[in-house]
Amino acid sequence: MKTITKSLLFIVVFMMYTVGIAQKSDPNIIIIYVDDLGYGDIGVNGAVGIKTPHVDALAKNGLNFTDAHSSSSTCTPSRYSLLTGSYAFRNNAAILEGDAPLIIDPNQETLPSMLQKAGYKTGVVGKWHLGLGRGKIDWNRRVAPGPKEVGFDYSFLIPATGDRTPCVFLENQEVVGLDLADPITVSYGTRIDGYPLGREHPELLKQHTDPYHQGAIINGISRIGYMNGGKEALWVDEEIPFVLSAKANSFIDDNKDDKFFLYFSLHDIHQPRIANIKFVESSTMGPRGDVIAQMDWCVGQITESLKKANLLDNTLIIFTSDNGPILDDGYLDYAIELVGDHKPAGPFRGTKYSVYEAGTRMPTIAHWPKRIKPGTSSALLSQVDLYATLADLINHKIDKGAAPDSENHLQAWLGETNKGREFLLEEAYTFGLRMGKWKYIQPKDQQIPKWLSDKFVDPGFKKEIQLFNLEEDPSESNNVYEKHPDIVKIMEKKMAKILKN
Ligand code: NG6
Ligand code: CA
Repeated sequence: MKTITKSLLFIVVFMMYTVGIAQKSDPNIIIIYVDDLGYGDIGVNGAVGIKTPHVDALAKNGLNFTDAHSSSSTCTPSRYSLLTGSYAFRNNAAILEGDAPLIIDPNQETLPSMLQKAGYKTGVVGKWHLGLGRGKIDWNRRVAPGPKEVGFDYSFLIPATGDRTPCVFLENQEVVGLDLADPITVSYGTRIDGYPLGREHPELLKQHTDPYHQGAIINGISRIGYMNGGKEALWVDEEIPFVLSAKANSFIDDNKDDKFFLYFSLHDIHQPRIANIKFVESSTMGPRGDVIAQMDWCVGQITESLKKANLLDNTLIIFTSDNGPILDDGYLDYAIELVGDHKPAGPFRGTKYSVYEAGTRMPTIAHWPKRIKPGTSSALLSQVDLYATLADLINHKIDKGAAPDSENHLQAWLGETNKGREFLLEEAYTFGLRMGKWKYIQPKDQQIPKWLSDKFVDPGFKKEIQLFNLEEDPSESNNVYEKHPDIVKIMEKKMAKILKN
C-alpha cells in the first residue's frame, strides 16, 4: 500500500514538473497582420521595384507558404475568422463603418481569450475594424465592449480604417490625448457640424478621392464619415507606423518575462497611403511601393526588439495579410500608373474584393528558429485554422462550441507535412472552394455594386459555374466546368454542406 502511494506521489510530482516545463517552453506568438498586401508584394515572392529585406529575412529563416489563405477577400470578415475560428458569413460579417458595434460576442471564447486561459498575456496593436461598443458610441469615455471583453489584456487601436472617422487612437479603449473640453462626435449618414468636407473643400486636400471618401477632412485627407472635436487627439497619418511600432515594442518589453501573444495589425498598404518622408520614393512604384517599404521597416522593428530581449529564438511569428492587393481604392494616389512590372498579386488572378485566388491567397510566413526549419510549403491552409492549430501547439483544449470552422493543421504550419486542408472556403461577395488543384466558384446572379465596378475590378461573380485547374492554369483563365461534371458535383455538395452547417 505504502509503495503504491509513494509511486502515485512520484507520478503526480513528475507530471507537475513536465507540465511546468511544457508551459515554460511554449513560444511567444506574434501575428503580424498586414492590410491589403498582395502575394507578390514581398521580395521572396517576386516583388520588383520595392525591397522588403526584413520580411524576406523572416521567409529565409522560416517557412514561406505558397498556398495559404485569408478566409475572405476583405478585411472585417478575415479578421473575424482569424479571431473566432468561425466563417464570417455565419455572422454576416462585412466591411464595417467606423462607428459600428462590436461583432464578436464577448461570451464566446476567442483566439486571445483561449490563449489567456493558457497563461498568455495578450495584446492587440493596430487596426481593429471589428466594431466597438453596443450601439451609439460615446467616444469621450471608455468604449466597451471591445478588445478587453473579447480577450485582449492590452489594446492600442486604429478603431476602423485610416479612411474612416474617428481619426484617433484608442488605448485600452479610451481615446489617446483627448481634451474633454473638445469632445468627439462621429456620424455616418447624417451630416454633423465639424471638420470641413472633401466634397466642399477640394482645395484642402493632399489627395483627391472618389465620391465615397468625401466626408471629414483631417490632415488634408477626406475620409468616409463625419467628425467633430478631438482636435488634440487626431492622429497624423505619416506618424502611424512609428506610433504603432513603438507600442508593439513596449508590449514585448513589458511582457518579456511572461509568455505573450501579440496581434500586430499594421495599416500600411491600405489607403490613404501617405508614407512618412523617411520612405517617400524608397520604391519605383509610387505611394503604394513606399508604404510597402514602410511596412517592412515595422517588421524589422519587431524582430529587432525580440532579438534585444533574447526572445527571437522561441517566438513564433506568423506574417500574413487580411486580403489581396488593390491599386487605387478610392484615393487617386496614382498607384496604378507607377506600378510598372511589379505584380501585386503574383501569378494569380484577382484583387482585394475578388473571389479569384489573389483575393485570399496571402503572402504567409511562419518563423520560429527553435522549432521551424527554413523552407517553403505548398500546404493548402487557411487563417481560420490558426485558432485550433495554436491551441494544439500549446496543448490547450478549446471551449466546446468555440471555433466551429477551425481545423488543426499544426504539422503543416510547422512544415512537418505539405498536407493541409482537403477543402478550403474562400469568402468574397460569393464563395470559392478549393480542393487540391481544383477551384470552384459558386455562380451568382447579381449585379456588381457600383462602388466596386467603379474600381475596374472583376470580383468574379458570374452567372455560370466556374471551375479551374490551378495546376495547369494558376491564373484562372480557362473555365473547365463543362469538362468535369464529376468534380463540380463533389464541390457543389461540399459547398452546400459548409453553407448549411
Ligand atoms: C470600402 C471602401 C474602400 C475601403 C474598404 C475597406 C468605398 C467605395 N470603398 O467600402 O475604400 O475603405 O471599404 O477596406 O467606400 S478593408 O481592407 O478594410 O476591407
Ligand atoms: Ca484589408
